[in-house]
Amino acid sequence: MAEMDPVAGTAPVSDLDPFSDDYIRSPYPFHQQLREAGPVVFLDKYKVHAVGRYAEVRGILEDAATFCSGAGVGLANFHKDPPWRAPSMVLETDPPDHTRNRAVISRAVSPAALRALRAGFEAEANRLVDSLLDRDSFDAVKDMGEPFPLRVFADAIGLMEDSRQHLIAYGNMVFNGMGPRNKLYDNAMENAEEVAGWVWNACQRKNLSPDGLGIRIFDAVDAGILTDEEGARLVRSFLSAGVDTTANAIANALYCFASNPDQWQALRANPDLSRAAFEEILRFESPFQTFFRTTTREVELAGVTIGADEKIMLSLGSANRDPRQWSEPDRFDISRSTAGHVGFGAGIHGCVGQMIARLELEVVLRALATRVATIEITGEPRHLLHNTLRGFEYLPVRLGS
Ligand code: OVV
Repeated sequence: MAEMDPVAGTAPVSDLDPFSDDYIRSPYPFHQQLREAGPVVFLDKYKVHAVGRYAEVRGILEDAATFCSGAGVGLANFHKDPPWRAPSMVLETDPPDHTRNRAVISRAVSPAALRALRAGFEAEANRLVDSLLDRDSFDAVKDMGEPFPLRVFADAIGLMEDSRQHLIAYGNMVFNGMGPRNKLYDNAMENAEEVAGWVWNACQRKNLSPDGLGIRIFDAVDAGILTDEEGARLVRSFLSAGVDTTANAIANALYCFASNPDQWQALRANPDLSRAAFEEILRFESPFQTFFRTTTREVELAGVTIGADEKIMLSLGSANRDPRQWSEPDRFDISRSTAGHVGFGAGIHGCVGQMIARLELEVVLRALATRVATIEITGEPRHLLHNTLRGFEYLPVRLGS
């Protein structure tokens, strides 16, 4: 008889590999296998449990006391494997530290601060779309998705110019670094020290513009809530989380509309649907595909016993297409109710920058909807091979006026 795997519990064992090239390029059939295998499955390759159904994903996100973030939100358990960088003060922490640190970020991205950014974001979106309109073809990633946040978000934070070129490489490190030590991990980490050094330098108080959001973090340093090092580390969270996510969302948006021309015409007819359309893009092609949590005690989840200090993989992308939650989940429909999607996570760790992301995508979609009649894919797109994010490496498109 085969030896019982002591961490397998009673979950069905699966040989799915969410970090294989095939799965990453085309995850949706694999998501379905994950959901159908059971509410909790055991991924044999990585020796961790995984959930792909909406109810369990959401339940775990909303129970941070049982499913913590302080041991990291990637595959590695920080209690056993030390992280490659000092842990994030907000992503990779638990209350009470998390509560305190998140409040500092929340204050920096207040509604008033965001209102002040809108006009500049709009002007840049309009300028960018005008410059791309009627070009034979351009790359939605390199010519639109990446340049937009690298301009408006980096300006909003108040980042020095010469560190911006490293933000894409840094985001790749952060997000690929949440996966297993595969080739994607190793490639992303190639120039890790140099890139991380640039970014760390950019996070320092003396290098932040006096009128950006980044320097507001140091108000908490002046108030004695954080040390200087902690202030810089909290600024680092903006730069870690705020570029690749929106860059991929922009390219994914163009892909969704190019492949669903009726939805494009619906948005053109009513550009006020731009904000709702972004939520459907997040549900349908979630840039953030997977997250992990760690059990703080032995726990029973949907009838499966999971030991203490065990990692669990949450497939947000799968939850966002679970037919138990969504009708016709594989249909891209900007008029549907997307309330409850987990593209921004949920619970105490729900995306703290989501209002900036919404502002960015709203102005981009509006700029497109008011100028562009047709969005066509002009060549063979290549999906991004990435341990965490869903997007494109290359997406050739044409915008017709
Ligand atoms: C949500 C997120 C993603 C990646 C990095 C961070 C946060 C961070 O806080 O560093």
